[in-house]
Amino acid sequence: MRTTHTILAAAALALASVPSFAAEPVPLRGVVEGYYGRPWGTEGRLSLLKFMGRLDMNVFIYGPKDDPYHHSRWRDPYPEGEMADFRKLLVCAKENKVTLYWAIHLGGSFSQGSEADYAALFKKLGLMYDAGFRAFAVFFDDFGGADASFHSEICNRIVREFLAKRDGCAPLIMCPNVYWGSGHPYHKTLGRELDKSVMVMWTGNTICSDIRAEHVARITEDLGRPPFIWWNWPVNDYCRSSLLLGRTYGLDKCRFSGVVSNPMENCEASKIALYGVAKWCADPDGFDSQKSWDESFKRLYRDPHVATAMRVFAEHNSDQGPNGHGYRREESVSVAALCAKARAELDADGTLSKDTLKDVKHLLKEVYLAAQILDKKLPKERYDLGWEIDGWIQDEKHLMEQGATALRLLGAKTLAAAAPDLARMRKIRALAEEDARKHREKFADATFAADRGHVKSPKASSRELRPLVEKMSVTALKKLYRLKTGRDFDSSESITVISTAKSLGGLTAGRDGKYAGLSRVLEPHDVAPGETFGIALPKAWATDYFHARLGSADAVKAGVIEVSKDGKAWTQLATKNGGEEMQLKLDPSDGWTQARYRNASAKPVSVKIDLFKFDVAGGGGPIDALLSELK
Ligand code: LTM
Repeated sequence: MRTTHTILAAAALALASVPSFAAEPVPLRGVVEGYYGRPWGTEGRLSLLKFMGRLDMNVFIYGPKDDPYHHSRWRDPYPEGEMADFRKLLVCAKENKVTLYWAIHLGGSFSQGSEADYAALFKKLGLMYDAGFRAFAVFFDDFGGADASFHSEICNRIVREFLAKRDGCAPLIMCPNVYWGSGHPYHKTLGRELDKSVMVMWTGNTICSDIRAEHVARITEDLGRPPFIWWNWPVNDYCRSSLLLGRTYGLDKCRFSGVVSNPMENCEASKIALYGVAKWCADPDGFDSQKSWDESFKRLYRDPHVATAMRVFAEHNSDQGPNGHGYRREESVSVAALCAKARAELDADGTLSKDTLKDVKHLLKEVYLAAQILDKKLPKERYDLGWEIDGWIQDEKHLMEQGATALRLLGAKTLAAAAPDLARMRKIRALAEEDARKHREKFADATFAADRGHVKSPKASSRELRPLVEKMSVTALKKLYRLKTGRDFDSSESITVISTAKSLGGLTAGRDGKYAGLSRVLEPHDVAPGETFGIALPKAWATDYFHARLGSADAVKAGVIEVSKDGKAWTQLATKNGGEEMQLKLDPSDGWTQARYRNASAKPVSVKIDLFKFDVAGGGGPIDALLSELK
């Protein structure tokens, strides 16, 4: 018999858009450790489980992409040391009333119809059950192969042949291969064929997005059940130069089977966002985003000076910066109008009015002091907050000092008067580069081999403060350059993305130290025959190495790397293919500044842009170029 509730729910789903409605606490609420990058380690997880217990979060899904025993080597048993760590986590989870899920990622290495693969799967799950796990998840994200019937079959067999035969198991959670959007045949097949007890994860209308009621209504209908939200916030694996420390907003009140946040590899720093997620999940109706964010600093940091300093630092470190997902968060909101005014004044006549100058000086000082307090007071032992975010604290200090120096240079009337501050700015930039290098080395050491090349330099305050400081610096330096040479400085120095591949519309590129290339794309995309994607560097940059890693041996087989000096004539590089990597040492005097991948085969090829970069010898942005011209 259909109850009034199910009739209403079905009727609501039939509506094109469903208004937000008052929600009860989300039944399952917590965290998925599901990102690419440095897994948290047992210390981090224990700290997080206790934090979750205090905030009444009740589910932790273990699935770090770079744990090989979860992912690429899912068949293999964990070494005993890691099993002992899991047992510690299980005890801690129980004490804190958190259900600890262990997730297995089958990637593309499970063959349809293979009883041997089923046997390997059940054996591995059995080992984890014996260690004490009673809750399991299966992930199918981020590989090509959207076969919903096959994925349903795997899940259904886990339910029937594994979970149902053991005591005390929680319902299965699955992350589908198409885990965003709605209306996809894959979703509808899951809706029909997947056992009704299985909860299905979903990231929103796109991979990284806010969660909107109208989209939830559609996917609920497709899946025949409310989605289990895998919220890709505050994860920063696709924008590793940024910290995402802002307030929690962007979740509409809907019916969900669960909500878990995928956080940053910076475990301690993620607690600011997670505090908000916990508060939202516990009481979506009563949630006040700003209040909960303000409150989080007092709850997280006992020392009131640290709490105040973190509040300031977090306000200016919350946005991802431009990224392939196009997902952005607010940053520096309280000073955005001041920054816009200052930029407009600089554009108008290269100077700042008295009032703007005073306000900008005050702002730079406040942010510098906040960073200085954090630098002095946060412990920096491994796994402490200070250990995680030191790179950004140092970068923030350098940025604010550069800003203060630029303000003085803006007022300099002669080259002689500017000389001490020019020297100061060179020194600050050298220190910033040196600290960035130390950060990259520290985390390359703290992570596993495959991830080493992906550790990025920290970039503090990318949305408002950095562009303002850079604009003040360039404006002041250009004025001095004109004084010195009587000419204008040509500062067209940016890296551009060149792409004809339809599926790769949102590519971004950048330079980090000696590497200049495409930003990593974590998900696979199809590149059609003849389509290309790549980068064009400023002509003045000398290149001495090229590397590309595109996620599969197929991509290497199907395509070629071509280089060019002008974007018109292209030469095929005889790259050496070490497994999945395409690389070649270049002679800087050849002048190659553009590189592209071309699918030279007759079929579409699935590509995951893991690496695509030149090593650049010398050359930097306009600020360094100007500083060197003004020597
Ligand atoms: O979001 C999902 C389901 N999978 C991956 C995550 O592992 C990753 O952390 C995020 C953010 O980059 N994107 C994904 O596609």
